Amino acid sequence: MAEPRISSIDGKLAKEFAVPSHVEEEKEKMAAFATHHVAAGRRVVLITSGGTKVPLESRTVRFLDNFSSGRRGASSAEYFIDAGYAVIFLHRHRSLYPYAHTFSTINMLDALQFRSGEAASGHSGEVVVDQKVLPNVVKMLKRYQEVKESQLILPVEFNTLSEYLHLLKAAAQALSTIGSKAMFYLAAAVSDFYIPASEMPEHKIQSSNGPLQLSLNMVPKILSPLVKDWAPQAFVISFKLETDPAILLEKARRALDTYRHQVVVANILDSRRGYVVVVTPSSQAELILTEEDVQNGVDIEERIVSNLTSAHNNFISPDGS
Ligand code: 9Z3
Repeated sequence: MAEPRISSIDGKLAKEFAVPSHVEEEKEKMAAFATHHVAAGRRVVLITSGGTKVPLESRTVRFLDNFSSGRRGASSAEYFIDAGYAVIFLHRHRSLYPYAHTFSTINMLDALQFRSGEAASGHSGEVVVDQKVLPNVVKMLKRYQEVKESQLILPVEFNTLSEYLHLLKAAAQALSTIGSKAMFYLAAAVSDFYIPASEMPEHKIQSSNGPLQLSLNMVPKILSPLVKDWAPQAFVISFKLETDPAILLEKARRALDTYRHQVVVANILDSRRGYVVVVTPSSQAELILTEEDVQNGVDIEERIVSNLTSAHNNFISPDGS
């Protein structure tokens, strides 16, 4: 039997990115989750969500970060679950979470009131929620609890770029057993630059040494072994973010050519909540929210997920069977 191919990225991952201690445990959980849901007739989507932290010191005081809130991933998870998928939610620690994300700008203490109880009854009081401050809280809470009880979502957390890379590899390997029933929805905003473990100072960089010059290495393109080696039968969607609309579609097409995966969802930083282009090797679909959609509370993620779940159907059974 042929030896499995070890890509050079595997070597780099092991050498230059600290391996999180719980990666094997998480891999087993993800594999068990996938097998269980596929046996129950579901498909499984691995969603990555949020930004990555790139440390400048190994006892980290300072780090590079990015803008991503995790809203795209959190909101999409809800629509995938509504569409019958089980979700592995690989997200940045404390980034937005499914069902809770609509309340992220509210100070919880403004939504709660304390009513003291009767001393004689031994009841010290109760906390009451003001539903004007938290609209839809009952609906969201019920749905969150249903989803949690049915174990339709498996949360896995990362914080640093290293954790993200190792956990994504583990996820890809864990999902390889379910073949084309696995979808990868790579919405996390992952750093392109990092300082390798071997070049990272241990202690806090001293400002007394004067101005700081950083030299950053390129992060290995993990999409390449994911598509070729780790989960070759899966349906893979990457996201392409730009700030200049003039280069967006060309960059999306180039990514499809280079990595040979199925879909790139292209978006521009400022308009990402209302406009994306779903690009495949043979098609290009603009998804746009109108003023009316926004007023009616429609999310662009509903459109994205609907487009991709149909494309996944065709991928699994091209003849419509
Ligand atoms: C995206 O483009 C996501 O849509 C956003 C969502 C991160 C813009 P939020 O989390 O934003 O809802 O605030 N994700 C991928 C961005 C990315 O870094 N892609 C890389 C690239 O474009 C690698 S595939 O080169």
